Amino acid sequence: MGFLTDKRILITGVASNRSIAWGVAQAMHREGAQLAFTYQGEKLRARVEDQATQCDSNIVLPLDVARDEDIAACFAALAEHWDGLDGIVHSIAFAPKEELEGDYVSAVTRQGFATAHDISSYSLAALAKAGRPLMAGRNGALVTMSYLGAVRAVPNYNVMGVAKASLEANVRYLAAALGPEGTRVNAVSAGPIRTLAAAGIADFRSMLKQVEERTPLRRNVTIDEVGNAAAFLCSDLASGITGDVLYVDTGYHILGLG
Ligand code: 0WD
Repeated sequence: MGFLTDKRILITGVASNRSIAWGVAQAMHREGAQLAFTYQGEKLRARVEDQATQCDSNIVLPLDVARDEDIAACFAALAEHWDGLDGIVHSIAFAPKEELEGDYVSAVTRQGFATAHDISSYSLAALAKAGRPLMAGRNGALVTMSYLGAVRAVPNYNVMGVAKASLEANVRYLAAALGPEGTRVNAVSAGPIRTLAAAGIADFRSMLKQVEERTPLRRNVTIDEVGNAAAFLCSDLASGITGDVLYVDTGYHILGLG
């Protein structure tokens, strides 16, 4: 029996078979969870429906987290399928590509800053708020995806790093607010992985190369490894862990000088 048997979990952020959310979905499916999926925009619908089928799921809902009405409709539709919810996987981020290049001060704009924070950080609170009635009292969990750029100045990551710092603070405030009703909130801070979102970051290839050369395990992390950690954090095995950031980065974050 898997460690997520009979848990009902909503997965956001599947955009391709390289998506971190796809690694999470596969791990959770393997461990016995029942899954629901969201997709952003009609272009992704068929692909996400296919991936959902591979996880024995037929609950596939549209969701653009920039739109309050989408969030409300998504949870209303989910409530028609399920009378309770045990987990939400938040695997969503966006910043304008031109802000993920060069020096932060030159690249940042008011609009880009607002967008990055709205889509990449506020959306976690928005999903927690919308999911709260379905999740209360079930010892459920939210898990989101962060990156080292939240706590270190990483070249080209720029405004996304500031948004990830906000996301990690969001995790702590949400954990404090939802803990009394039994809901836990944590982040996985993943090492760099080649995905669609990563393609927006200038010189991403050299990030992968530098990690591979220097990190304790001398290789980059996989979506399966991130998926296993997220599955654990959403499960009762992690019942004592909330408000935390778990690094799944082959150890890179512990390094000082190379
Ligand atoms: O190296 C990496 N890939 C890392 C990613 C290292 C550490 C953390 N992360 C984080 C990302 O910042 C993000 O929060 O993991 C999360 C998932 O990212 P991913 O798996 O790397 O990227 P991807 O497969 O592109 O999935 C992110 C998806 C979007 O994909 P695209 O490429 O179409 O932007 O987030 C979704 C969308 O499907 N997304 C949205 N979903 C709903 N509403 C929205 C939105 N407004 N914007 C983006």
